[in-house]
Amino acid sequence: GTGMPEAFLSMWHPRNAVMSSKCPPVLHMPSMGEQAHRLAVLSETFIAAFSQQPQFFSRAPGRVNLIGEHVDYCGFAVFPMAVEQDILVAVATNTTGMLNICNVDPSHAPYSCDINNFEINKERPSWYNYILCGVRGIKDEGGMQSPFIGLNMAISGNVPPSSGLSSSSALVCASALGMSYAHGLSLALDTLAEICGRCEMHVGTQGGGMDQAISFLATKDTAKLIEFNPLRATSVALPHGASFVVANSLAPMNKAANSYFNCRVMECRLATQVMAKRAGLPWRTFQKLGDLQQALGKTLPQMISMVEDTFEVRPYSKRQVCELLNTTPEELNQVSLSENTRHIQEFKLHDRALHVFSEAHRVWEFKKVCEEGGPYALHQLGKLMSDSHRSTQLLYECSHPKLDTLVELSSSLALGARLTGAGWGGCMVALVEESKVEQYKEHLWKNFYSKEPAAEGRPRESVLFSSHPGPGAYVFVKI
Ligand code: ADP
Ligand code: NG1
Ligand code: MG
Repeated sequence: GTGMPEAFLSMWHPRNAVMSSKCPPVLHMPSMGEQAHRLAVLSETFIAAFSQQPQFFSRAPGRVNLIGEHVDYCGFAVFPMAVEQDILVAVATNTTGMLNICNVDPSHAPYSCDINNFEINKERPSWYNYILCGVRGIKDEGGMQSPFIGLNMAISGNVPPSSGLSSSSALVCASALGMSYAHGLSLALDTLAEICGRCEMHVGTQGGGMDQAISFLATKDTAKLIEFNPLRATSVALPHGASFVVANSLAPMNKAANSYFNCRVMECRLATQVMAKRAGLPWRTFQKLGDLQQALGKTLPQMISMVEDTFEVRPYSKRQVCELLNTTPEELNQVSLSENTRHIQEFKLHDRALHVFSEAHRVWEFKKVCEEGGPYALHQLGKLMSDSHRSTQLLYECSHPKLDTLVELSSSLALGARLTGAGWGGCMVALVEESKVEQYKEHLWKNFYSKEPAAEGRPRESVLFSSHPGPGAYVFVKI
């Protein structure tokens, strides 16, 4: 037997396969390979912690974003693919009404709370907050009334944390999937993606939904163009002859631990509102640069001209923003700013908005080159990636000296390279001709990693690897 209540399995019975074809797949446990080994270790941890067998496992992948950085929360399309690294969650129900959480990594201490009554503390960036987010998302929006059944959960992850490959969302998505499957809910992939996009905000960061969307909607062997509002994912074949190499700068950056990320979200919001006011629109109702573009019916290049006409390159003080909006700092705090950005006194409206509109434009250019191909396709893609990096470095100021070093070291052997994810540390992704991949990795190893104390003793594959597009989230059952 599976150790699972019958009701859980029946909805996934093959005769329902067509109806639930848009739900996360339910697969049998692998019996060999690295995944099987991780599942076995995870089971042992689970049994040691809870004195019972796991009933099923949920898993969700991290991602590498190929282009389109810091534009999802402005409403613009992005271009990620899932990586093979993922978060695995072992799950069983309990009869106590508690949510009990533990991790195979003992540096992440266990945590327990009442599943029907818990808070998520934004002030403390605890690892289990992401699980609470996933559980909370299903409680709030899964379509089921309380009381919810108690759950035991054990976590095993191999997405490098705080490195721009979205370990956080993999953890949220895998937990939400575990919570929904344990309650017999058959939620569609895009519903899960949207629920998770919203519920991760309970940790305090106001992301745009890219990470959760690709974690559920990814398909093996393709990257996805992801559009928002409504959420749509379109497979795009990548040109032959090149691969994407991910290199970790080994400078971690925990996005929930400070306000760097939200500061950028707010700068974009303020730029939106100032431009809306200047165009005679009701500025308080605008949040995203993408919504402003739609309301004005302009192209992205026209929006870039509008940024140049509206803003000076210098930073704007909070008082100056208030003057432009004809409002008070109190109202600005209320209408525009998040709790953790109300203390910020300077906003670089020109540079941030210029990055967003030009980066949004590069995403569509990237897709066009992928589709049209041609003899220069790889070089054109590489150039778009390098332009993207320069824009995040100089206009968005979210790079890191180590990332810039990696990008510079890439220029001789890669077609293009850029930071991926939110930045301020974390990973870089490079486009490299297949015949040069080994040489390129050797080059980075010799000129970067061999000089990095943080790389000492680490297997090369854990910090520098070729990435092939992997599948999205699914459930494993033992049958
Ligand atoms: P990113 O999403 O780019 O990896 P974030 O700063 O958004 O970085 O999220 C990183 C946080 O996610 C970590 O600080 C940790 O709290 C949590 N996390 C990621 N992977 C794991 C894991 N395997 N086990 C426990 N917590 C994890
Ligand atoms: P990472 O670096 O994985 O935390 C964040 C946001 C994305 C997106 C990118 C920048 C979350 C959960 N993720 O990713 O939505 O804005 O930065 O492109 O907030
Ligand atoms: Mg994250």
